[in-house]
Amino acid sequence: MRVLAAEVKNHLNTEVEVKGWVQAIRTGGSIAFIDLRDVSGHVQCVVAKKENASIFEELRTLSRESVIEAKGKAVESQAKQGYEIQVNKFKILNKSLAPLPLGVVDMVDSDIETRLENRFLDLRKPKILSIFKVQDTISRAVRQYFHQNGFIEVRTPKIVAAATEGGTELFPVKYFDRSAYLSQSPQLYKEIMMSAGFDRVFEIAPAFRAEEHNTTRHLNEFTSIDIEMSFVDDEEAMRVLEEVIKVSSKMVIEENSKELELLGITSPKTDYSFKKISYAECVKIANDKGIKVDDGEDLSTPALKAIGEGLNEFYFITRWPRKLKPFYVQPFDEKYSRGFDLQFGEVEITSGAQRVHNPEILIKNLEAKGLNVESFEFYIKAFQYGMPPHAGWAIGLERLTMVLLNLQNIREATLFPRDRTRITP
Ligand code: AMO
Repeated sequence: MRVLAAEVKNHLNTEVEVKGWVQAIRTGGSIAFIDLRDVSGHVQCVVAKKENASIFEELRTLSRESVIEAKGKAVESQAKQGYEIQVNKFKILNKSLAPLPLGVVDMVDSDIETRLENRFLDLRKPKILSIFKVQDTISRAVRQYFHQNGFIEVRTPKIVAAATEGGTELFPVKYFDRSAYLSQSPQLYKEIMMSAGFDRVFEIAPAFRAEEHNTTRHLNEFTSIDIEMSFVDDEEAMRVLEEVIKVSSKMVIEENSKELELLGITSPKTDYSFKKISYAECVKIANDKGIKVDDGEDLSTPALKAIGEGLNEFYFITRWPRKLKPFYVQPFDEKYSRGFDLQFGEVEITSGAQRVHNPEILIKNLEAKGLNVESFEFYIKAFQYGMPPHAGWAIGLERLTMVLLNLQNIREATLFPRDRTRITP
């Protein structure tokens, strides 16, 4: 039976079989040392010429990153790990070409373009694999939280007829003889689900944004963790968000200590305070620190840097001006809204809000934003036959991964990033 490299130590003095990639190989006159790597780690395999005569010559020219299987006895040894496999049966399953376009174990760092170009090799690096093991934990933690707290998982269409987050960031698609778009957000559908009486829904799915700018924080396709809840306000939505971030970072710390260590995170932070700072206060903080922000103007990256400076923390920005938030955000008063963002430093992790639930206000807001009310008819209709008050938010999974792991580029948190210039691999 196949044993993972990391589990070999639990099978000492018995026969084991391992399968994986040749991370390194050293051959001498009568013995070959192969460092075999798989998803769990690596293990040294010792192949003696006398027991594997037929294959031994082939090993002399075997290229790194070829796929092999080896059977033999696991024994304590002088190897770095303190044990090794004394191979009695060895097979090459598939050879790798050489030279490699990207080294897997080399100490030199390649540039991100070369890495993404050869992503399958890049992802073989234990450190890079660690990022996605952590991301898996985050999505498992949020899913578990949602299911324990009465949320129903839904799947909404990704081919849509109307924009939600601003008309310029849409990817058009040809839909037979009509025009359609890739969905920027499940916003309209998750709200309709409140009218449908589902009470609490969540969705973890791709969202598409035709962002022109190629930055270290923007992707053209990202994973949106969306929720919507009935009969709650913005305060309750923020409380749930705080809990979701806390349970996911807690689960990462509990389950990914090995990965965190590989990623250089030795003492992960556990005690976030989730301070709430109103937009008006933010403007004042930025201006006091010499970053000019006019009242009512969006907060620029330098302004957000100034506000987040010294916090090294998640914090909310609340009470955004109505004119900076989308049409579906519930007004707080004439000037401000019940929309909020969750930030970590200058990185925005989440946007959310209590929503408008009154159809007349909704129509007025759409008109005020210069949107075509007709194309929102299917959505407005859901408000005209009994729509409960509701609130919700969306977390960008890659952004959350990025800040929890202190990554400098969002592409690091995406298997196959789609950016301004990249659609392959
Ligand atoms: P918003 O547009 O702020 O809000 O998006 C929500 C969150 O998604 C992430 N995000 C992105 N991540 C990577 N690349 C991008 N181009 C990108 N754009 C957004 C961010 C952001 O905070 N409908 C609302 C949410 C709601 O109110 O429920 C919305 O889509 O982490």
